[in-house]
Amino acid sequence: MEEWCVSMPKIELHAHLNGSIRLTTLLELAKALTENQKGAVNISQVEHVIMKHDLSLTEVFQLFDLIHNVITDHNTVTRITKEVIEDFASDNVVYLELRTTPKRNDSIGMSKRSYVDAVMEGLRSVSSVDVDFIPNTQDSTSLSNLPIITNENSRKIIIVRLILSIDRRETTEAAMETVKLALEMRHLGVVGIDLSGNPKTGEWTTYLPALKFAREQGLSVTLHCGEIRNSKEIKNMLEFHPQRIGHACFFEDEHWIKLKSSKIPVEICLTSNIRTFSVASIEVHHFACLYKAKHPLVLCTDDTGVFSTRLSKEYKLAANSFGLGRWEMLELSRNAVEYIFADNGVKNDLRIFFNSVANNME
Ligand code: 6MZ
Repeated sequence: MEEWCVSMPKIELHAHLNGSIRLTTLLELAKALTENQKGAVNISQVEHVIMKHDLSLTEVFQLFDLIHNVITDHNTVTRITKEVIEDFASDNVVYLELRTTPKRNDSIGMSKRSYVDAVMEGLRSVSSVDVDFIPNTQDSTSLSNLPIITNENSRKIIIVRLILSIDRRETTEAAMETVKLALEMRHLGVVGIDLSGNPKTGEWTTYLPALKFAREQGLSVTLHCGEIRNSKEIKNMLEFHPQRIGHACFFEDEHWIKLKSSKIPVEICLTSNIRTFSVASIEVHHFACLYKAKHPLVLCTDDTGVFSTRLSKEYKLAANSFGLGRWEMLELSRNAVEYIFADNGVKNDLRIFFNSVANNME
C-alpha cells in the first residue's frame, strides 16, 4: 500500500510554503542565525518545538513565528521554495497549488511583491524536475510526457500554481494589497486567495472587502474554516460560498447541512487535524462521513515540515483508517482535478492524464 501511495499521481491543493520547509533546512538556518546574531533566535528553543510530536494550535502558531524569524531574506525564500517543490515532486505530486503569505520587511527592502518574486525564482531554479508554472506558454501542459505511473527513474514533471494567503492578523488594507498583487501576478501563475493564520485572531468583517474584491475580479478563494469553534464565522464563511474550504473541524449540524447542500469542496488535512487536537482521533474524523456522502473532498498535507508528513502518507493513513483500496485512492486523487483553481486547459490535461492512469490499472 505504501508503495502504491507513493507511486500514484497525486494533486496537492492545501500546502503552506513556510510550513512545508524541510526540518533539516530549518535547523540549519536556525543554527546559522544563532551563531551570527546572538539572541535573535534561540536554537534550543527551536529544536525543542520542532521535535515535539503533538503541538496544540497555539504552539503551531508559535512555531510559525519562529520559522518566519529564520526565513527573512529573498534568497532563503527562494531556497525553501525550490526544496519544497522538489519534495512534492519526489512524492509524485503532479499538480500543486502552493500557498504563501506575501511578507513585507522594510529593514531588508522586502515588499510583498519582491517576496512573491523570490518564490517565483525558487520555482524557476528547480532543476531536478520539470516545473510548469507559467500559464498558457504552450498549447497544453507537459503532462502528456509523464509516464503513467511514475517510477524512481523517470524524469518528474510538476505543474505548480500559487495562492496568496491573507494572514488573519492583517488589516483590510493589507489584505487588499495582497489581492491586488495576486491580480497583477495572474499571468505568472497566481490563481487564488486564501485566508489563513491563527483562527483565534481577527474578525471575518476585516477580510470580507478584500475577499469580495478578489471574487469580483475572478480570483478563486479558499478559506480556513472551522479550525476552532466559532459558529457565527463558519456560517458567514459558508454564506460567502468560497470555491473551497480547508479543515471544517468544528462544524455543527446546521453547518454540515449548509456545506453539503452547497457542495463546496473540502481540503482535508488528516495529520494536521489530529496533531493539533482539532479532531480527537482519526476514527472520528469527518473525512469518513463526507466521503460516504460523496461530498467533494481532497486529501492535503497542510504543513509537511511542521507535521512531518507527505501527501503519500496522508493517502496511506486514509486507506488504513477508512478501508480504501487502490482504486478508491486513485479516484480520490483524480476527483481533485475538478476542484483545482487553474484554467480549463490544465484541468483537461489532468483529466486525460488521470484517465489514462485509470485505464492502465484496469
Ligand atoms: C491556519 C495556517 C495553518 O504563508 O508563511 N498556516 N493557518 N491554520 C493552519 N493549520 C495548522 N498552517 C499554516 O506559511 C505559514 C503560514 O501559513 C498559515 C499561517 O499563517 C502560517 O504563518 P507561509 O508560507
